[in-house]
Amino acid sequence: MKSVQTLAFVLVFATTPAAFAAGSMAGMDMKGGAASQQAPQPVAAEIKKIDARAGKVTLKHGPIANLGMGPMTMAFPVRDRASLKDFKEGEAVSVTFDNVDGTPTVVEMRRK
Ligand SMILES: [Cu+2]
Repeated sequence: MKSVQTLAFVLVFATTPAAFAAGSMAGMDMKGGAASQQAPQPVAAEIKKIDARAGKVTLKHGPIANLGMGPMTMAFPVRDRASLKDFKEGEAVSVTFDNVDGTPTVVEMRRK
C-alpha cells in the first residue's frame, strides 16, 4: 500500500513539471498575493505593435489577474513567436499571459 501511494505521488509530479515550476515561480514573485493562486485566464487586448523579428507584441491589455497587473499598454515576449505572422496591428484579441522564467509572456493569443 505504501509503495502504491509513493508511485502515485511521483507520477503526479513527473507529468506536470512545467505547471509545477511555473506555479512556484509565481509564488516567489508575489509573496502573499492572492493573485499568485489564480490560473491564467484569457484577457481582452488590442494589438498596438508587432515586432516579429524580436518575437514581441505590444498590447493594450485589461487586468491580468494571474500576474497581478492592471490595465495598460506594454510589450510582451511571445512564447510561440511564429504565430505573430497570423496577426495584424489593430486587431482585437484574447490573450493568455503567464510568467516564463520570471518574465510576463504571451502564452496564447486568439483573434476575437
Ligand atoms: Cu501590463
